[in-house]
Amino acid sequence: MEGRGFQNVILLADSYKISHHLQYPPGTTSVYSYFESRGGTFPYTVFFGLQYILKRWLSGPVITKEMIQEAKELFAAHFGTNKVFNEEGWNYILERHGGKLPLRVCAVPEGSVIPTRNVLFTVESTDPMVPWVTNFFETIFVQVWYPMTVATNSRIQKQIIHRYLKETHDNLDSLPFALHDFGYRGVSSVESAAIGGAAHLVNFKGTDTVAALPLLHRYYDAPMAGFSIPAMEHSTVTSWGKEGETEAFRNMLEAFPSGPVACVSDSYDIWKCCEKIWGEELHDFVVERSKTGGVLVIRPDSGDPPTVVLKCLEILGKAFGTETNSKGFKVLPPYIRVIQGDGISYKTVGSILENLKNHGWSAANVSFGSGGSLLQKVNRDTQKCAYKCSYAIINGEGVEVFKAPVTDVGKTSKKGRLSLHCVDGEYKTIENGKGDPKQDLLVPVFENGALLKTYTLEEVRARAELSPSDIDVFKFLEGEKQQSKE
Ligand code: AOY
Repeated sequence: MEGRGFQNVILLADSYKISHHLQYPPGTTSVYSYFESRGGTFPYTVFFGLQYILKRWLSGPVITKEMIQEAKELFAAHFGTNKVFNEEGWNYILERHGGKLPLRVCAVPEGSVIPTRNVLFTVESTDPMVPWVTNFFETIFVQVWYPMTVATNSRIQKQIIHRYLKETHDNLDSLPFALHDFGYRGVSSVESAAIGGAAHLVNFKGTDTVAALPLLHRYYDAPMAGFSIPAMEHSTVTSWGKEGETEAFRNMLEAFPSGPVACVSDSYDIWKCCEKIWGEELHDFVVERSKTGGVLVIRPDSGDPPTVVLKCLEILGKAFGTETNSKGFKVLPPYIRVIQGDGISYKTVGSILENLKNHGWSAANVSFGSGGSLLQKVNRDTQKCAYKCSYAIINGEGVEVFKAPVTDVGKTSKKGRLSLHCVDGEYKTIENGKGDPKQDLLVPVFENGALLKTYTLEEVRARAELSPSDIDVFKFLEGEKQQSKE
């Protein structure tokens, strides 16, 4: 039970699921369901986060008689009757299985990048006495939508930045730190911050969302998954008074005499700040500090991002000079950079970098911070995530199960037992048990309470890494722009 916080898994389902054990056809001995993204904002999904759910909630013995008692009392009061709760079923799982869940889960490896409309994992019951367990746990399984969608959103932004670095710079050295997670305060809870922050770290190494770090250590074997640097906030600038801004910055450079520091510079006048404070008053100090490995990261934090970032670079370029890289683009000295942390999403990073490129500036001059848009401006519909029953065994016979609503063909579900194949880079879900087990990408990860396969963050990152055969994100972003005009 350790590590689980001893919480009651019988309370992990929607209320109506407590009543479902009485609703399957008589003779049902197994239920098989699958999870997919039925399309949505992004053309693919980075599969991530199921391992956290399995380890955190479902592995090992998870049912005790105290939990059954607690649930029995809670549901008697909640439904106003003791006839809904399946006390017998849970007692059976406790006694027959020692409190371990009779489920089998097969999933695509974490970090896989899979086009939407394909199976990502399957769940089936393994004991004919309790076939209802498969969909009882839908609620908690479907919550994988969140880490999966954040990892996807973050990876899309990595593809965009990658493309501009390729076009305007000599190397990709800055890519792992090009999008920093500023989102801790903008998410709904500490657990969500930990999960969403972890999902971002599948693609990048920069984060201020500290909650993600212990999660990745504990559940993905990563002792230190993300990094940050000392940085100012407005209070540490403005508490010095309007006339004290220079002193606030001087204090910062003295307090951290080497290494990178970030200074939010729009408290009063970002233009004057770049030109007079950084460019004149503290110019020599910044250059001197660079000799001990100091890097100054200037953070504008308001205004129209493409315009503001470009203008900051122009002013800083005049004051500190620029070099021209092999692709013919301007680069500030290596000890001056800009971080834009306001208004950043997959919709805006491209326009900022496009504007820089059009004015002869390398993408390597700037990094980004993203908060709410990265971790919170997503929902289960962003990638249209769903968990549906596709197969059951009833009276000893395997039957195909599906839905196909006339009111929305997009909600049609797949049929039968599923496999995921990939032939020449093309992913395809094979229905009706017709898949070849040797080619199936779905891996058994959980059976009867035991975790069968775990992935380290390192493996997840390697699998999610950008590749030359990547799905073209620009075709899709252009499509999105077209649609929003119409
Ligand atoms: N952090 C890079 C390190 C972090 C932050 C966190 C909300 C940082 C700022 C920075 O440079 O400026 C939460 C806003 C900013």
